[in-house]
Amino acid sequence: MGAYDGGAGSIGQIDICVIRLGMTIIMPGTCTVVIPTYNEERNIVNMAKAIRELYPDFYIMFMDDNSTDASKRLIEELNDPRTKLVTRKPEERGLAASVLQGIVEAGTDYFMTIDCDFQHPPSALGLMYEEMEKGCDLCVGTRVDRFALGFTRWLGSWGFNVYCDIYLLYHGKRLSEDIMSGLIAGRRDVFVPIIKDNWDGLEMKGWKVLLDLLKFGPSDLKMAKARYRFAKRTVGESHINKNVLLTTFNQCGRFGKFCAKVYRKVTGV
Ligand SMILES: Nc1nc2c(ncn2[C@@H]2O[C@H](COP(=O)(O)OP(=O)(O)O)[C@@H](O)[C@H]2O)c(=O)[nH]1
Ligand SMILES: [Mg+2]
Repeated sequence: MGAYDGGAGSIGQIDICVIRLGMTIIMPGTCTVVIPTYNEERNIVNMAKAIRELYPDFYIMFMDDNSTDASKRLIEELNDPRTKLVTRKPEERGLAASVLQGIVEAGTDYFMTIDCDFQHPPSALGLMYEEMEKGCDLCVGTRVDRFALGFTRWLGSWGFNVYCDIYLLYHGKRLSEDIMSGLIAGRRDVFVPIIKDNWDGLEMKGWKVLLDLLKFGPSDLKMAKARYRFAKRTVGESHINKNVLLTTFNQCGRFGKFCAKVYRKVTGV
């Protein structure tokens, strides 16, 4: 994939300040929820409805990697002007690529990312929105019960977090307690230029979005956390390869490859 070459166009370009009779009234920030999807026909309508019910003003962008199911038709049938499904270029398939493209194309003050399978509770979006309104640049949905993922995944996730902490500390960047989090919110005026300027250096396939945002972001990012309980997927199937952690370690240079070997030895994955 080359430099960022634009795409589906923005929705909801809205100014945050209204100037009336010489007074500046600060309006609440506008927000787009970016949702990566692949064959989520069993969840997609419920997710769109859950978000609409809780947050009538939010925009929703499903970044879909050419699903072969009824996802697109189902979203069109909702006929909600603030909800759209973007069908991505097949040659650019990738979970991280979908999310990064969605952030760039959103057009609102804030972006938020959430999975479509209800493993992230939609109520957490409200907590993140509150943090954004308090003035942070980036809010990370942070799992309180990561041990519930099972020992192997917990160990890998803990190891990857330690690896990233060392990397980010060394480069003088901000750290995150849950670096693999797929539930994040941020200011678009901060992150869109970072994404566009570093497009070629971003990881498009696995799930390193948060690491990339911190790695390429400024050292003085104002960060906040929104704690939540990670749920089990009850409908539909996971599309992520069980070896996602190994793949992610392998994307992290020589030391990452060494960590992947250790992880494989300890867990037998
Ligand atoms: N656009 C896009 N979305 C994906 C892809 N793979 C998974 N997803 C979506 O990413 C979210 C998380 O994926 P999931 O399979 O539940 O991963 P898991 O929670 O790690 O098992 C869901 O909303 C999926 O539909 C992909 O290749 N492209
Ligand atoms: Mg899932």
